[in-house]
Amino acid sequence: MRAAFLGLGIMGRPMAASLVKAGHEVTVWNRSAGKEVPGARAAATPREAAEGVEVVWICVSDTAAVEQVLFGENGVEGALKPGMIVVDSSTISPLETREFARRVGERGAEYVDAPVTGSKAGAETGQLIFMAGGSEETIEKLKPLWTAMGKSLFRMGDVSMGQASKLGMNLMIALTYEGFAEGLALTGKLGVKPDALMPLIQASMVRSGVIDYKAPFVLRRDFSPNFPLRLMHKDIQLMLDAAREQRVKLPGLETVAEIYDIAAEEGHDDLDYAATLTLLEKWAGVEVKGTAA
Ligand code: NA7
Repeated sequence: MRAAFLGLGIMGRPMAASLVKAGHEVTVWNRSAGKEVPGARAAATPREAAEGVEVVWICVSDTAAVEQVLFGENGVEGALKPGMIVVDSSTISPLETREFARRVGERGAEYVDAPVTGSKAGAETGQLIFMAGGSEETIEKLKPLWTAMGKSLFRMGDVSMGQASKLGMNLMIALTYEGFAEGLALTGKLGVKPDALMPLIQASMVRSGVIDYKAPFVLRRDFSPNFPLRLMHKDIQLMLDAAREQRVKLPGLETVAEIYDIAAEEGHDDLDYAATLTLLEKWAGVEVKGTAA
Protein backbone atom coordinates (compact mmCIF):
# COMPACT_ATOMS: atom_id res chain seq x y z
CA MET A 1 0.00 0.00 0.00
CA ARG A 2 1.02 3.64 -0.28
CA ALA A 3 1.33 4.98 3.27
CA ALA A 4 2.64 8.04 5.06
CA PHE A 5 4.12 7.54 8.53
CA LEU A 6 4.26 10.64 10.73
CA GLY A 7 6.38 10.66 13.92
CA LEU A 8 9.66 8.76 14.12
CA GLY A 9 10.15 8.46 17.88
CA ILE A 10 10.96 5.35 19.94
CA MET A 11 7.79 3.65 18.60
CA GLY A 12 7.24 5.32 15.23
CA ARG A 13 10.59 4.73 13.63
CA PRO A 14 10.64 0.93 14.00
CA MET A 15 6.94 0.81 13.01
CA ALA A 16 7.68 2.70 9.78
CA ALA A 17 10.70 0.46 9.18
CA SER A 18 8.44 -2.61 9.45
CA LEU A 19 6.17 -1.18 6.75
CA VAL A 20 9.15 -0.69 4.43
CA LYS A 21 10.38 -4.20 5.17
CA ALA A 22 6.97 -5.63 4.23
CA GLY A 23 7.22 -3.95 0.81
CA HIS A 24 4.89 -0.99 1.28
CA GLU A 25 5.61 2.34 -0.41
CA VAL A 26 6.30 4.58 2.58
CA THR A 27 6.79 8.33 2.98
CA VAL A 28 7.91 9.48 6.42
CA TRP A 29 7.88 12.81 8.23
CA ASN A 30 9.25 13.84 11.62
CA ARG A 31 9.00 17.25 13.31
CA SER A 32 12.73 17.57 13.93
CA ALA A 33 15.29 16.68 11.31
CA GLY A 34 17.77 13.83 11.47
CA LYS A 35 15.41 10.90 11.97
CA GLU A 36 15.22 8.68 8.90
CA VAL A 37 13.96 5.28 7.82
CA PRO A 38 16.07 3.54 5.16
CA GLY A 39 13.99 2.73 2.09
CA ALA A 40 11.34 5.38 2.85
CA ARG A 41 10.99 8.75 1.15
CA ALA A 42 11.27 11.72 3.52
CA ALA A 43 8.73 14.56 3.27
CA ALA A 44 9.15 18.14 4.49
CA THR A 45 5.65 18.51 6.03
CA PRO A 46 2.79 16.25 7.16
CA ARG A 47 0.74 17.54 4.22
CA GLU A 48 3.45 16.68 1.70
CA ALA A 49 3.82 13.20 3.21
CA ALA A 50 0.06 12.65 2.94
CA GLU A 51 -0.30 13.74 -0.71
CA GLY A 52 -1.47 10.80 -2.81
CA VAL A 53 -1.27 8.05 -0.18
CA GLU A 54 -4.01 5.61 0.80
CA VAL A 55 -3.27 5.66 4.53
CA VAL A 56 -1.73 8.22 6.89
CA TRP A 57 -0.40 6.54 10.06
CA ILE A 58 0.47 8.80 13.01
CA CYS A 59 2.55 8.07 16.12
CA VAL A 60 3.45 11.25 18.03
CA SER A 61 3.61 12.22 21.71
CA ASP A 62 0.25 13.54 22.80
CA THR A 63 -3.16 15.01 21.93
CA ALA A 64 -1.75 18.45 21.04
CA ALA A 65 0.85 16.88 18.75
CA VAL A 66 -1.80 14.84 16.87
CA GLU A 67 -3.91 18.00 16.46
CA GLN A 68 -0.87 19.88 15.14
CA VAL A 69 0.03 17.15 12.64
CA LEU A 70 -3.54 16.83 11.39
CA PHE A 71 -4.87 20.37 11.43
CA GLY A 72 -1.88 22.71 12.03
CA GLU A 73 0.05 24.62 9.40
CA ASN A 74 0.88 22.26 6.50
CA GLY A 75 -1.09 19.57 8.28
CA VAL A 76 -2.55 16.35 6.85
CA GLU A 77 -5.99 18.00 6.49
CA GLY A 78 -4.88 19.84 3.34
CA ALA A 79 -4.11 16.54 1.57
CA LEU A 80 -7.18 14.54 2.68
CA LYS A 81 -9.25 12.98 -0.10
CA PRO A 82 -12.40 10.84 0.10
CA GLY A 83 -11.49 7.22 0.79
CA MET A 84 -8.22 7.96 2.55
CA ILE A 85 -7.73 6.52 6.02
CA VAL A 86 -6.08 8.29 8.95
CA VAL A 87 -4.81 6.00 11.70
CA ASP A 88 -3.53 7.26 15.05
CA SER A 89 -1.28 4.99 17.13
CA SER A 90 -0.37 7.71 19.65
CA THR A 91 -2.01 7.46 23.08
CA ILE A 92 -4.29 10.51 23.36
CA SER A 93 -7.62 11.72 24.70
CA PRO A 94 -10.61 9.54 23.66
CA LEU A 95 -12.84 12.63 23.64
CA GLU A 96 -10.53 14.63 21.35
CA THR A 97 -10.18 11.53 19.16
CA ARG A 98 -13.90 11.71 18.37
CA GLU A 99 -13.52 15.36 17.40
CA PHE A 100 -10.49 14.61 15.17
CA ALA A 101 -12.46 11.79 13.51
CA ARG A 102 -15.37 14.15 12.89
CA ARG A 103 -13.12 16.75 11.25
CA VAL A 104 -11.35 14.11 9.13
CA GLY A 105 -14.79 12.74 8.16
CA GLU A 106 -15.81 16.17 6.83
CA ARG A 107 -13.21 15.61 4.09
CA GLY A 108 -14.66 12.22 3.23
CA ALA A 109 -11.77 10.35 4.87
CA GLU A 110 -12.02 7.59 7.49
CA TYR A 111 -10.46 7.63 10.96
CA VAL A 112 -9.21 4.77 13.12
CA ASP A 113 -7.65 5.11 16.56
CA ALA A 114 -5.18 2.26 16.97
CA PRO A 115 -2.91 2.68 19.98
CA VAL A 116 -0.47 -0.12 20.67
CA THR A 117 0.95 -2.17 23.50
CA GLY A 118 4.23 -4.04 23.35
CA SER A 119 6.71 -1.25 24.06
CA LYS A 120 9.94 -0.59 22.19
CA ALA A 121 10.78 -4.31 21.87
CA GLY A 122 7.36 -5.04 20.32
CA ALA A 123 7.83 -2.21 17.79
CA GLU A 124 11.33 -3.37 16.86
CA THR A 125 10.31 -6.99 16.30
CA GLY A 126 6.97 -6.29 14.57
CA GLN A 127 5.13 -7.89 17.50
CA LEU A 128 2.91 -5.01 18.62
CA ILE A 129 -0.69 -5.52 19.71
CA PHE A 130 -3.13 -2.94 18.33
CA MET A 131 -6.40 -1.99 20.04
CA ALA A 132 -8.53 -0.23 17.48
CA GLY A 133 -11.65 1.92 17.29
CA GLY A 134 -13.33 2.37 13.92
CA SER A 135 -15.57 0.63 11.40
CA GLU A 136 -14.94 -3.08 10.76
CA GLU A 137 -14.67 -2.42 7.03
CA THR A 138 -12.01 0.28 7.41
CA ILE A 139 -9.98 -1.78 9.88
CA GLU A 140 -10.09 -4.72 7.45
CA LYS A 141 -8.61 -2.50 4.72
CA LEU A 142 -5.67 -1.76 7.03
CA LYS A 143 -4.74 -5.42 7.51
CA PRO A 144 -1.68 -5.41 5.20
CA LEU A 145 -0.24 -2.57 7.30
CA TRP A 146 -0.96 -3.66 10.86
CA THR A 147 0.16 -7.23 10.16
CA ALA A 148 3.52 -5.78 9.09
CA MET A 149 3.93 -3.95 12.42
CA GLY A 150 2.15 -6.20 14.87
CA LYS A 151 1.04 -9.70 15.75
CA SER A 152 -2.61 -8.93 16.49
CA LEU A 153 -5.33 -6.31 16.37
CA PHE A 154 -8.35 -6.19 18.65
CA ARG A 155 -11.32 -4.15 17.42
CA MET A 156 -12.69 -2.56 20.60
CA GLY A 157 -15.68 -0.78 19.04
CA ASP A 158 -16.25 2.47 17.18
CA VAL A 159 -13.87 5.44 17.00
CA SER A 160 -12.24 6.31 20.36
CA MET A 161 -12.72 2.84 21.89
CA GLY A 162 -9.09 2.01 21.06
CA GLN A 163 -7.93 5.03 23.07
CA ALA A 164 -10.37 4.29 25.90
CA SER A 165 -9.07 0.71 26.09
CA LYS A 166 -5.46 1.91 26.01
CA LEU A 167 -6.05 4.13 29.03
CA GLY A 168 -7.42 1.14 30.94
CA MET A 169 -4.49 -1.03 29.86
CA ASN A 170 -1.88 1.53 30.92
CA LEU A 171 -3.71 2.10 34.21
CA MET A 172 -3.29 -1.61 34.92
CA ILE A 173 0.36 -1.54 33.83
CA ALA A 174 1.20 1.51 35.99
CA LEU A 175 -0.48 0.04 39.07
CA THR A 176 0.96 -3.45 38.54
CA TYR A 177 4.46 -2.03 38.23
CA GLU A 178 3.90 0.14 41.30
CA GLY A 179 2.88 -2.97 43.25
CA PHE A 180 6.06 -4.73 42.11
CA ALA A 181 8.23 -1.71 43.01
CA GLU A 182 6.65 -1.29 46.45
CA GLY A 183 7.02 -5.04 47.09
CA LEU A 184 10.72 -4.80 46.18
CA ALA A 185 11.22 -1.76 48.42
CA LEU A 186 9.58 -3.36 51.45
CA THR A 187 11.16 -6.81 51.08
CA GLY A 188 14.51 -5.17 50.31
CA LYS A 189 14.34 -3.12 53.49
CA LEU A 190 13.40 -6.24 55.46
CA GLY A 191 16.49 -7.96 54.06
CA VAL A 192 15.14 -10.24 51.30
CA LYS A 193 17.50 -10.47 48.29
CA PRO A 194 15.76 -9.68 44.95
CA ASP A 195 17.51 -12.70 43.42
CA ALA A 196 15.69 -14.87 45.98
CA LEU A 197 12.38 -13.06 45.45
CA MET A 198 12.27 -13.35 41.65
CA PRO A 199 11.96 -17.17 41.39
CA LEU A 200 9.21 -17.04 44.04
CA ILE A 201 7.31 -14.45 41.98
CA GLN A 202 7.79 -16.55 38.83
CA ALA A 203 6.40 -19.67 40.53
CA SER A 204 3.34 -17.95 42.00
CA MET A 205 0.18 -16.16 40.89
CA VAL A 206 1.99 -12.82 41.34
CA ARG A 207 3.77 -13.45 38.06
CA SER A 208 2.72 -11.03 35.34
CA GLY A 209 3.79 -9.88 31.91
CA VAL A 210 4.65 -6.47 33.36
CA ILE A 211 6.99 -7.98 35.96
CA ASP A 212 8.49 -10.45 33.44
CA TYR A 213 9.32 -7.54 31.12
CA LYS A 214 10.54 -5.04 33.72
CA ALA A 215 12.39 -7.18 36.28
CA PRO A 216 15.58 -7.80 34.23
CA PHE A 217 15.97 -4.05 33.57
CA VAL A 218 15.26 -3.12 37.19
CA LEU A 219 17.60 -5.72 38.70
CA ARG A 220 20.50 -4.52 36.56
CA ARG A 221 19.60 -0.88 37.33
CA ASP A 222 18.94 -0.07 33.66
CA PHE A 223 16.41 2.77 33.64
CA SER A 224 17.04 3.82 30.02
CA PRO A 225 13.67 4.52 28.37
CA ASN A 226 11.66 1.68 26.86
CA PHE A 227 8.55 3.63 27.78
CA PRO A 228 9.63 7.05 29.06
CA LEU A 229 8.24 8.15 32.42
CA ARG A 230 6.99 11.43 30.85
CA LEU A 231 4.71 9.43 28.51
CA MET A 232 3.24 7.23 31.28
CA HIS A 233 2.79 10.45 33.30
CA LYS A 234 0.92 11.93 30.30
CA ASP A 235 -1.26 8.82 30.12
CA ILE A 236 -2.02 9.01 33.86
CA GLN A 237 -3.23 12.60 33.34
CA LEU A 238 -5.45 11.36 30.46
CA MET A 239 -6.86 8.63 32.74
CA LEU A 240 -7.59 11.13 35.53
CA ASP A 241 -9.19 13.56 33.04
CA ALA A 242 -11.41 10.77 31.68
CA ALA A 243 -12.26 9.67 35.24
CA ARG A 244 -13.30 13.22 36.16
CA GLU A 245 -15.41 13.56 33.00
CA GLN A 246 -17.11 10.23 33.64
CA ARG A 247 -17.31 10.65 37.44
CA VAL A 248 -15.26 7.52 38.15
CA LYS A 249 -13.25 7.44 41.39
CA LEU A 250 -9.73 5.99 41.03
CA PRO A 251 -8.03 6.27 44.44
CA GLY A 252 -5.12 3.92 43.66
CA LEU A 253 -4.29 5.84 40.49
CA GLU A 254 -4.52 9.20 42.29
CA THR A 255 -1.81 8.06 44.72
CA VAL A 256 0.41 6.69 41.96
CA ALA A 257 -0.06 9.97 40.05
CA GLU A 258 1.58 11.82 42.96
CA ILE A 259 4.64 9.58 42.68
CA TYR A 260 4.89 10.44 38.97
CA ASP A 261 4.50 14.16 39.78
CA ILE A 262 7.47 13.94 42.16
CA ALA A 263 9.50 11.80 39.74
CA ALA A 264 8.98 14.48 37.06
CA GLU A 265 9.97 17.26 39.49
CA GLU A 266 13.12 15.31 40.31
CA GLY A 267 14.12 15.22 36.63
CA HIS A 268 13.30 11.58 35.80
CA ASP A 269 11.07 12.43 32.81
CA ASP A 270 13.33 10.86 30.21
CA LEU A 271 14.11 7.69 32.17
CA ASP A 272 11.87 4.63 31.90
CA TYR A 273 8.77 4.72 34.14
CA ALA A 274 10.45 1.86 36.07
CA ALA A 275 12.56 4.63 37.63
CA THR A 276 9.64 5.42 39.97
CA LEU A 277 11.27 2.64 42.05
CA THR A 278 14.22 4.94 42.77
CA LEU A 279 11.93 7.32 44.70
CA LEU A 280 10.62 4.49 46.88
CA GLU A 281 14.22 3.42 47.46
CA LYS A 282 15.25 6.93 48.44
CA TRP A 283 12.36 7.26 50.89
CA ALA A 284 13.09 3.80 52.35
CA GLY A 285 16.88 4.17 52.39
CA VAL A 286 17.42 0.94 50.47
CA GLU A 287 18.61 -0.03 46.97
CA VAL A 288 17.28 -3.05 45.10
CA LYS A 289 19.96 -4.81 43.06
CA GLY A 290 20.16 -8.26 41.51
CA THR A 291 23.37 -10.12 40.71
CA ALA A 292 22.99 -8.93 37.09
CA ALA A 293 23.77 -5.41 38.37
P1 NA7 B 1 8.83 9.61 21.59
O1 NA7 B 1 10.00 8.72 21.38
O2 NA7 B 1 8.89 10.67 22.63
O3 NA7 B 1 8.49 10.28 20.17
C1 NA7 B 1 7.52 11.28 20.08
C2 NA7 B 1 7.33 11.68 18.64
O4 NA7 B 1 6.33 12.70 18.58
C3 NA7 B 1 8.59 12.27 18.00
O5 NA7 B 1 8.64 11.90 16.65
C4 NA7 B 1 8.34 13.76 18.15
O6 NA7 B 1 9.03 14.55 17.24
C5 NA7 B 1 6.85 13.82 17.89
N1 NA7 B 1 6.22 15.06 18.35
C6 NA7 B 1 6.14 15.53 19.62
N2 NA7 B 1 5.46 16.70 19.67
C7 NA7 B 1 5.10 16.97 18.39
C8 NA7 B 1 4.38 18.03 17.77
N3 NA7 B 1 3.87 19.04 18.49
N4 NA7 B 1 4.19 17.97 16.44
C9 NA7 B 1 4.68 16.94 15.72
N5 NA7 B 1 5.40 15.91 16.23
C10 NA7 B 1 5.59 15.93 17.55
O7 NA7 B 1 7.52 8.77 21.90
P2 NA7 B 1 7.18 7.23 21.55
O8 NA7 B 1 7.55 6.96 20.14
O9 NA7 B 1 7.71 6.35 22.63
O10 NA7 B 1 5.59 7.25 21.73
C11 NA7 B 1 4.74 7.83 20.75
C12 NA7 B 1 3.29 7.65 21.18
O11 NA7 B 1 2.96 6.23 21.33
C13 NA7 B 1 2.94 8.26 22.53
O12 NA7 B 1 1.62 8.78 22.51
C14 NA7 B 1 3.03 7.09 23.49
O13 NA7 B 1 2.28 7.33 24.67
C15 NA7 B 1 2.56 5.93 22.67
P3 NA7 B 1 10.56 15.08 17.55
O14 NA7 B 1 11.46 13.95 17.13
O15 NA7 B 1 10.61 15.34 19.05
O16 NA7 B 1 10.68 16.29 16.75
